[in-house]
Amino acid sequence: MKLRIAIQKSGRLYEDSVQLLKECGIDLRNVKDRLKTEADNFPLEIFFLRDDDIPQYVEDGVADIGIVGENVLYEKNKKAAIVEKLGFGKCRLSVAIPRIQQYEGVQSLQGKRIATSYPFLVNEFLAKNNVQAEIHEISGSVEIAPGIGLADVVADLVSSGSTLLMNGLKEVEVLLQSQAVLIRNNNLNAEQQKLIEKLVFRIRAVKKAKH
Ligand code: PRT
Ligand code: ZN
Repeated sequence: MKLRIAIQKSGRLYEDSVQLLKECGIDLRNVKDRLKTEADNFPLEIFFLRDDDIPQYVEDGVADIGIVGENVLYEKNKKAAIVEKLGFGKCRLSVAIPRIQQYEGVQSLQGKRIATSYPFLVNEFLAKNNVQAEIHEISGSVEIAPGIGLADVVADLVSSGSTLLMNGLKEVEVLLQSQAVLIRNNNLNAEQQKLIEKLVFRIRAVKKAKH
């Protein structure tokens, strides 16, 4: 029996995900440009996927575990449990408005057009705060939306804040603090659970050694 893990194929989580597995002593052959690979010295099969697809694959049990940002996990709202926070891929999902505009709390968002790639989380935030606003879902370059008149404000991921700054925007609300997490399918057998425990034990040791 092998444990199947889904990690990002390329992008911001790829390097750290592969690095973490390596630091756990897992030998990956031929990682580059493949859909899947196998570890030599641990019963692990690695699937390389778009991060957006990982929660679904883990919910469906196509992969037993996965590494994905909390932002994606919560946005997709899939049934997969967090096993361990991994300490990389840190960012936050924030609302940002044109720098020159006044902000007097969430009510300032009333009636606004919000560009975002996170419609589910933004909707939840608006509902919680009793604000009615129009959500415009776009898949990339969200921060340019106000500049081109597509929206009044944005809700996007922020890490250093320089993208917002470059686009004349300022952060006014944080909806979510996020980092990469290890997630698992909810219906694993005892053997699979044992393997996850073994992997998590190693992950914790790696994390501890870094502190
Ligand atoms: O192809 P695939 O769908 O797999 O990848 P993707 O393009 O959807 O995602 P990718 O690789 O960009 O990001 C993967 C994950 O990294 C995200 O889901 C987050 O969990 C995490 N992460 C951490 C970030 C950032 N930091 C980040 N800064 N994801 C995106 N950004 C972007 C943000 O959208 C904005 O455009 O970086 C810009 C802001 O950065 P600063 O430093 O200027 O504030
Ligand atoms: Zn993605």
